[in-house]
Amino acid sequence: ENEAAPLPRVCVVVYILKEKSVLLGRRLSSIGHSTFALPGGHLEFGETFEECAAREVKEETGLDIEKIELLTVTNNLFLDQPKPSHYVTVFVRALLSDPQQLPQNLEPTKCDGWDWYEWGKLPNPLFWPLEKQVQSGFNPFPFD
Ligand code: 8DG
Ligand code: MG
Ligand code: MG
Repeated sequence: ENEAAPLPRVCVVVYILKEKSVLLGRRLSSIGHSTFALPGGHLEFGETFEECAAREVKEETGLDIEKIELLTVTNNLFLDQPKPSHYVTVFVRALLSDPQQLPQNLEPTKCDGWDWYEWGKLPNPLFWPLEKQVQSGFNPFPFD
């Protein structure tokens, strides 16, 4: 990458909905270290948002997801980093293909482990792009 002219990147992050809960993991990466974040990662060239969501969730947790739906997009600047970053964050939601399947921590250098957290009882601190979204009143669950 060209250090003189950094570019915005696209990432896709996934609210996996299981009953009243979502899957979160404590980050071990430098951006947002030790904060709780959704599974997800960088959009690769040629991918759809849904393909990226399914791939990242599989790589990071081993889980298979379905019914992937676009929710919203936010613009996130990480300027207080050794290498300043800019992410266009695409939020999707999904369901487990098999509700019995358990998450595995497949990238233990990037994440401390995955667990389900009930909406309204989310852990602290949340990764700030997620915190900002929750604070705005956003809710990933479908209306009933
Ligand atoms: P990759 O190499 O697998 O593509 O990437 P990754 O290692 O999985 O990247 P990541 O840090 O998990 O995600 C890329 C960026 O997405 C992250 O640095 C900042 C942005 N991002 C948000 N919100 C969230 C979130 O809730 N979870 C994750 N994982 N990333 C998020 O803006
Ligand atoms: Mg990843
Ligand atoms: Mg990731």
